[in-house]
Amino acid sequence: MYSSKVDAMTVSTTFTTQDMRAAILHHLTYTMGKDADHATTYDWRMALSFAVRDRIVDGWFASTRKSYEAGAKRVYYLSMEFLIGRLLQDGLVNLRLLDDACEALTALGLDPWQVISNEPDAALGNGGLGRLAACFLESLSSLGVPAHGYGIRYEHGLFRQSFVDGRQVELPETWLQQHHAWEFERPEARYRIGFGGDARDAGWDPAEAVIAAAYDTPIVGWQGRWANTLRLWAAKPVEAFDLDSFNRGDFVGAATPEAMARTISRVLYPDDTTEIGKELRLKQEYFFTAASLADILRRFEMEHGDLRKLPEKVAIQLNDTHPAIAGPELVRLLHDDNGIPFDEAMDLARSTLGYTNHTLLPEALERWSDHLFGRLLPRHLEIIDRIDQAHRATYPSSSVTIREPGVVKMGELSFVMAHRVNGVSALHTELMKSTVFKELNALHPDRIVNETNGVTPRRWLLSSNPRLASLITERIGEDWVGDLEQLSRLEEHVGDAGFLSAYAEAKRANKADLAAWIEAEHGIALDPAMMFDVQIKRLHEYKRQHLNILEAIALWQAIRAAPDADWTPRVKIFAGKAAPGYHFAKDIIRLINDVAEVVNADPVTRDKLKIVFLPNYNVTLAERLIPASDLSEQISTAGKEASGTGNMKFALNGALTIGTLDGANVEIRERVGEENFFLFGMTADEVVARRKIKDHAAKAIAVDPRLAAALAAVRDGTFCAEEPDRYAHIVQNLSGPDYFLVSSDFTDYWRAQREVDAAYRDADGWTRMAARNTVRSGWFSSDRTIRGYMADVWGAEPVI
Ligand code: T68
Repeated sequence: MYSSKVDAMTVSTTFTTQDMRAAILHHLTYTMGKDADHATTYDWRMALSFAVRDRIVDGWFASTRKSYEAGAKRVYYLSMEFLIGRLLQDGLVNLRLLDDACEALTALGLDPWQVISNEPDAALGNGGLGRLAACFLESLSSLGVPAHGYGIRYEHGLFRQSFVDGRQVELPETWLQQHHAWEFERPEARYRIGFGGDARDAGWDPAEAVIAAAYDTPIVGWQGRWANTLRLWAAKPVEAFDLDSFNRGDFVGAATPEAMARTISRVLYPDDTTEIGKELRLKQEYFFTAASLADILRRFEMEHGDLRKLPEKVAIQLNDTHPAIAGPELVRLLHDDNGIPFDEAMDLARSTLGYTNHTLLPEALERWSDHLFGRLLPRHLEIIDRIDQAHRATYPSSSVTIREPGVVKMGELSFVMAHRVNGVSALHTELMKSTVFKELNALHPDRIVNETNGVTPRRWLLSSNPRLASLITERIGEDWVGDLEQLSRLEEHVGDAGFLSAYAEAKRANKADLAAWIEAEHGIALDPAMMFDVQIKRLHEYKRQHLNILEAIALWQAIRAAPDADWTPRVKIFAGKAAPGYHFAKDIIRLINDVAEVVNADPVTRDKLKIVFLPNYNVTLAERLIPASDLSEQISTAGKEASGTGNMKFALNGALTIGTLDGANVEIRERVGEENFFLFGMTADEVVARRKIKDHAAKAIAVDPRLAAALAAVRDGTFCAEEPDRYAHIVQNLSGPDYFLVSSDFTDYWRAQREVDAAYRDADGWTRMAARNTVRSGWFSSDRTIRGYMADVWGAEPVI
């Protein structure tokens, strides 16, 4: 048997395939209660997960011990979303046990990948913001920074997407239906969270309450040297069961308290842009923020006692405004509950809090009606009024307000209550300063800082693209995994024909794997020699999937007009979910599916153009697609995409970007070199100017017959003969207001795409450009981003 009292670092070198086999069989027998003859894939996957979890736990304890011993400053990342995906492969890779696990499973007569991919994808997030939080947790552990993630243990994550007649249909997601192998319930960590009632005499008497119950998941870093905790809160009733009602025969009534309380952690809101305006959403926000702060203060008081030292030992990061109630809640805890004078409590809270902004879209900046707010959180509303008054008293000539008649503005509240406010790319940060937070920036010129996003190289290269990872390691050793900037040492290999052919072979093999998977799962045959042109992200007009499909239509028409010309065969792959209430976005999905049906069935164009919309985009699908992509579509209207992180994953994995000067595209282009990036479109300034031109869309259409013909095909029912007007409103939008400038950017997009075609025909030239993208993407590691936050925002240090 294996020993348990060693730290994880030792495990990775001493734990053998034999030990792994024994550990799996041990858990199969004693945890799952199955023998090998009767075990299902689920049983094996759970047994393997428990075997891996055991290897994490010792290092996890050791990390906690070291944090206490060092008395180090702790980082707390508060986020409504953690898009963690699957954890088994991540754990195996970071502990370097993947080969042992595969060998052990094979020796047991199993297909290792079938076992590993049995794990559900935990979709506790909508998109980039949630995935960023997951990358940050992994980097914090890889760097050895004492940190906790705090969020909600949603019973149902983001909906499962399927298509019926090309239309998006939302189905419930059930990741918790089976036992979740990675979490530990913590019955001792429970907090009572109040709502409603009265505020009086600097106090609060809530009318109702629920219990926040903690569930911990260890997040292990690279080489298992450190593990941090993701603590997710589940809502439970204060009293599980109303026995009086039950005894009266009212069985439904008896279960009501439980059902009401559990509603709070029941579902993730499937919205990544707009304020929902629902009471439940505000309850969710306060629920997890209040529970997290209570937990943080409990730990702090145990370790350090004096609350006035809070900012020295605690850094709390607010992932967007969703936990913005942390400001007033912390003031309430310090002032009302601990007697610290109000102004001092406000200063302490501010010195402890940082706020990350992820969007400039006005509709996504949270605002609550003060009626709702005051009803749920009456004391907090009073505190917010005082914060607002204090700010206005300090800056009497400023017109900034946190409160306006009828509304509470969470963006302004977050700004005023944080000592640092950061944007997520250089351009986004500059736009924050000049637009949404212009006045606040003038009052607090040192507060806004930039921390360009990053992605973890463990998941997004080492684990998801083993072929490329091995090639890199062969050439420069494996230190790049913990220090991605070392990729620049490959620069000299880019001129080496041997390296380039191995690089091209890795991509080809990844594409063949993807093609085989798409054929097996979706019945669509793709030739891996075609260019794989990929746009995967949430559906939104600003992300402009409709620009991409219009270009596909124009290309289809051009090929049909000259079928014998020298076309570059390509497949356009789309994936992404639309918010269920965002009808325009759902119509774009349907349009893409309708166009795909017609184009894919056309014998004239079949070998030259294919269109595929893969359903149910999630982290696991991204891990499959990105290593197999040639072209990365990052085509948002300039000024709208705060950063993007998919763009970084693609560049790192050697896909070339076709993109606008938006978000982190700007920095990607700077680093990989403008000759290795296909730029098109208006700049953010030009976008603002163009919108002012009357009839800008009509003018763009009038000068581009290709665009006119593509729109005409959408309008006349070419792709939906049974209902020719189906997309009339889309054409109307793109010919009229066209706020996102699809029509105005089309001509230049077409031009850039033809440059892509020409470049792809030169296979060696393309590989060289792709390799340069990989070699020069080291800066986009989330380790670098986390170091930036440590230095500029948190004042925290690693402990290892
Ligand atoms: C994304 N935002 C940005 N929001 O769009 C993207 N919103 O540019 C950036 O790279 C990423 O954040 C990380 O910084 C989101 O993903 C949401 O998901 C969201 C969820 C709920 C409410 C509002």
